[in-house]
Amino acid sequence: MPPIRIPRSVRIIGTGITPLNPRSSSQISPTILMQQALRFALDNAGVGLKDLNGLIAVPSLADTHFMEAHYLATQIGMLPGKSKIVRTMDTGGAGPVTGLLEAKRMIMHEGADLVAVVAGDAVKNLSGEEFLKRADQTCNHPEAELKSPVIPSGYDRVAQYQMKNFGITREQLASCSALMSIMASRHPSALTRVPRTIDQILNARHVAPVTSVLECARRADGGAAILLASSNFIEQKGLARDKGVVVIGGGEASGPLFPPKNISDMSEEMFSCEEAAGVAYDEAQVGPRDIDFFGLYDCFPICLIRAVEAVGLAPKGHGGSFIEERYHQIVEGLKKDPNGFKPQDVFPINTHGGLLAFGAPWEVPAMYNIVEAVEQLTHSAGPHRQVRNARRALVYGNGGIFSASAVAILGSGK
Ligand code: MLC
Repeated sequence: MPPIRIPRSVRIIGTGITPLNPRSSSQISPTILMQQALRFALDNAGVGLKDLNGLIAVPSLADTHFMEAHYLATQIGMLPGKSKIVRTMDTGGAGPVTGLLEAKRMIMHEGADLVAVVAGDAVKNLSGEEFLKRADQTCNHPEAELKSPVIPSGYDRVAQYQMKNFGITREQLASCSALMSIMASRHPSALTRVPRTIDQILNARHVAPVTSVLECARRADGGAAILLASSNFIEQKGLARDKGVVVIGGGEASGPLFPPKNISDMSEEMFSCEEAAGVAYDEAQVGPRDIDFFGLYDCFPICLIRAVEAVGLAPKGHGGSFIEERYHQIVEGLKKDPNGFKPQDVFPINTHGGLLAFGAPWEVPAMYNIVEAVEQLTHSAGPHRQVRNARRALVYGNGGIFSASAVAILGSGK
């Protein structure tokens, strides 16, 4: 085998997302959604399936396969084939960002030069009952004593911990979902079209003591893919040298699969985003002030509140007030100047609306953080969402109930 030529850099050169909740039933299986997203990403990058020598897939909930990536690679005809690296990554909702970092490693150290990271799921297509039967199993354990819906209940317990220990309020939690709905209403592909108010959120049906249905990751069907390439591949293919965005750093850290039964037994030990962000900042040799756009995981409000603290946007314990203040500033700004005011000037975070409002097909949504970051860094987000002069982005994926954190830092690299 010839020696591996170490590339100078790794870039995301293509992205693809399928529409959310497609109407055609033939497009609804997770595998079909993955294949469509991959096709869109290949077309977007201007490369072919035969160029691909690495594939990473994130498993689905609606139609789980043993070795999801091998299953997909076989379906699309990538396997059998020589010198292909195919891997399934399972860090829950952190999967797409873990996949992105793994793709970089495959390119830097294993000789791959074009790697796809793919995710797709169809959890809205399942009945509510079937979805909960499957979702409840993922993070449940008798020791945790979490009631169904297990995942919302687990995050709710963490929200109560944060209320007790850091004094965050119920309104601050609700302002996360209200703010995400404003952001989503400005993205043409988002499921949430109309912003919701804090009152609407607080008065909606509660699924756990401090969590209403409008504060849950919005169950959806959809697929997404990104393509990462080595600088060598970009040169060989004659692609523009400044195509896409550069992966400049990354970090991962882990916590337990479920929180302790009693809030009094919970501690800061179980959270891992701050550690993952610290590793990513160190590798990229940047700090929070150098980041122009943040794609932060927000499956439930408490995740977003803790994320703004963990990435260094707000001091510890102040994430709730940080988001609530900005929410009111944005509501006022839009009231005064509905056409000219830009929420992203105040809050350059989740300009697509996140899991709470854009849509959340199980483990796919961190991919939307990445795709939105690429649009921001290539200045193609359009006038309603574009962050001024965006040059660096941070994306964060969270898996389980704060069980896995993966953070990547991307740069425009022009
Ligand atoms: C739900 N609805 C929303 C919404 N969430 N509307 C706006 N914004 C939101 N965020 C709407 C639905 O579209 C639907 O309306 C109605 O509320 C009821 O939702 P449902 O899901 O059909 O109802 P139900 O079967 O009763 O279940 C409610 C629920 C469930 C809250 C128990 O949706 C749920 O468990 N959601 C959380 C999903 C989840 O846990 N994802 C993983 C997050 S953890 P309509 O009009 O469409 O009928 C994570 C980490 C990881 O991300 O590793 O995975």
